[in-house]
Amino acid sequence: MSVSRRQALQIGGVGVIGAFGLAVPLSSVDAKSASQLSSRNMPKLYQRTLPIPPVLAPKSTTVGADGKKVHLYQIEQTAGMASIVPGLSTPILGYNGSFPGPTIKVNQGERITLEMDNLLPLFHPQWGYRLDTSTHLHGSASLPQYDGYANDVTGRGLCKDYQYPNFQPARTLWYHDHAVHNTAQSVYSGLAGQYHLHDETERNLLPQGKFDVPLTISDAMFASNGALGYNDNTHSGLYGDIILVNGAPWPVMKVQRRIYRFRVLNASISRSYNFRLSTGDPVTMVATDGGLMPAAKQVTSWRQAGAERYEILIDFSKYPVGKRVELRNLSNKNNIDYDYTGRVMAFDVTGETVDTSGPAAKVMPTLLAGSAVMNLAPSQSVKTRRMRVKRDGDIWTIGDMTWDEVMKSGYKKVVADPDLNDIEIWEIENSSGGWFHPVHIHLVDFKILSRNGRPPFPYELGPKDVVYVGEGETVRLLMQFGPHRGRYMIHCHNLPHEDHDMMAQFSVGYNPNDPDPNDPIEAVKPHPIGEVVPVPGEVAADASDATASTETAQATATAQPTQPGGSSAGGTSTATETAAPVTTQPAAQKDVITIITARHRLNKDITFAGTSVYSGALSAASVVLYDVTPGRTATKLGMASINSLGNWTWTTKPGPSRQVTMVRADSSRGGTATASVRAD
Ligand SMILES: [Cu+2]
Repeated sequence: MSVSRRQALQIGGVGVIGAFGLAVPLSSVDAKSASQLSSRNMPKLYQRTLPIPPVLAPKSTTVGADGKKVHLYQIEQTAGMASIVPGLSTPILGYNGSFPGPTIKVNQGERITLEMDNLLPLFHPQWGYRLDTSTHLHGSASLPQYDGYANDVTGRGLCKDYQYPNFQPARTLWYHDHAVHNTAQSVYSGLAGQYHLHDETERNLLPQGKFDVPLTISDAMFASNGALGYNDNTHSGLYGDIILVNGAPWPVMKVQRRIYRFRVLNASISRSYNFRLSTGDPVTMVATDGGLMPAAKQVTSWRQAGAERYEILIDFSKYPVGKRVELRNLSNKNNIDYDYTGRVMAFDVTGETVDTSGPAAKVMPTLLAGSAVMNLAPSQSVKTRRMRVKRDGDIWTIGDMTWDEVMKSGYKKVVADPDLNDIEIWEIENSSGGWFHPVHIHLVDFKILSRNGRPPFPYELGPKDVVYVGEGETVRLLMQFGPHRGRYMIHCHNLPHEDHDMMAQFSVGYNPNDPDPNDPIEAVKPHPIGEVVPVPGEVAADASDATASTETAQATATAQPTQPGGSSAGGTSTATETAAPVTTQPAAQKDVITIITARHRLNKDITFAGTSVYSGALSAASVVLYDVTPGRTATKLGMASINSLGNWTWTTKPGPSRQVTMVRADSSRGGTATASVRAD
């Protein structure tokens, strides 16, 4: 596969010279290496320590009328810089500026409101498209208006309050951008993060805390200046030559001689993997997309396409101290592979004292948990539908439908219309030998009944929401539609396929002639950032709740009445009194902090530098830096003042005696950012 410079530039879009002032010289892309990095900037295997994304703390927690906790989270989508390849910085888009985004952890039954602020540039700095976003929590049965419907977009300066019910069984979810036509580039640029839903069953069966490790795996290609390259081979797929785990190329993790749990998420926009351990030993598969499998499975290799999640246990106690166990990739048909895409990461077995606390430290669980969907029987199905996934000329279709047709129908056209609680069998057919398609059905968990008439793979015997539909394969899926009524998307999770235009929708318990109270675009609109919008029927109940904490009282006290139209922010009186031009900027001005350099060379020096973008009235400002290395109490490292150009820098020698791997910068003007810290 070879792509000319002209093609590469066309594929790269309009932003050849981006807002960062950097050219993206993808002069050729061939099978030896997709990246244009010089050898000193080319990452090498197993040099970086596996970064663990920070766990996001709620802004506030209250107790709802049902006695369960209600958490308020806030995430700012911002442009930032990440240290991915040696010696260079990479412009990214990040949830709170980090690549990948922070992890959200929640217990079953506790509800979450997530304020998702769009503080991105108006246009993508490299690829020029408008950076409207829509956030999908993949794996959650959210109402349609909170499901990240592709056209339910939030523009720059606006916030959408997403409501997540968390009533489902424990599982690994992930949140990512889902904006119409640009999902691939926005996810590739960094808008993806894990979300862990816990419950009692899972807490009693599987390793927890630092032995419960998120592995978000993706691939990328880089221009010589460190910027991400983008070439999706005319929407067939993007296949990078550099494999990233939690944003670091081919990292290594030190492990104790005990059992670890890994939540493997394939966040690649196109690539599928065929994972195996270098030892040839099996892993113990315990959970699929929708949570625990009925029984654990010993698996020596497994195929995993984009958006699929598998939770695996690896017992390192059987290896001697000093042993390196690699996670490798045997790949699958129709990926483009490079010299090192067969390697993913490594685990180094240490002689560290073994912490045997918590479940499954030494003994593998065998029986896990049943679930509603795995208990369904095909005889309960009231209807069988068949859909093909295929290429029609220049576009990709699903069920003979494209998203363009859905849009042109005023979002009425559907590929299926089950009634609420109906149980159906869907057959998805890929007759092509040229492509595989991971098909994702929103809202539901499904059970894979068969593939080409044969049983699914042993590792697929659990609740799923994405199915690998390989070349020449037809899969049969069984599912029940509920608990919500409304319209939901079904699409390919090879994201360039999804964007062009392999996406359709189905409706549950809904007549297209009736008004839809859960209209995915109209029911809940974004609002200016900083304006507090009461959630109908929820905030009122919580605020009057005698058990509500003081944080609720505070939040309620500062709440502004919602203004119709939303173009003029609540609480803008100060701004309109002091500034002559009418502004649509939100009232609560916040500093947008970016960490560009974060480096700690143990016993040598420590340096942080970054920028601050602020349009409010405060002048003098500073940044306080904290060591937020996972597993440690956050400690203050130092303070830097922000100069008049919006730059700040802080350095000291020799720095802390323990390696800092994660840093947070808090601005005195209210913004915050976190970044992983380079050690070399
Ligand atoms: Cu596809």
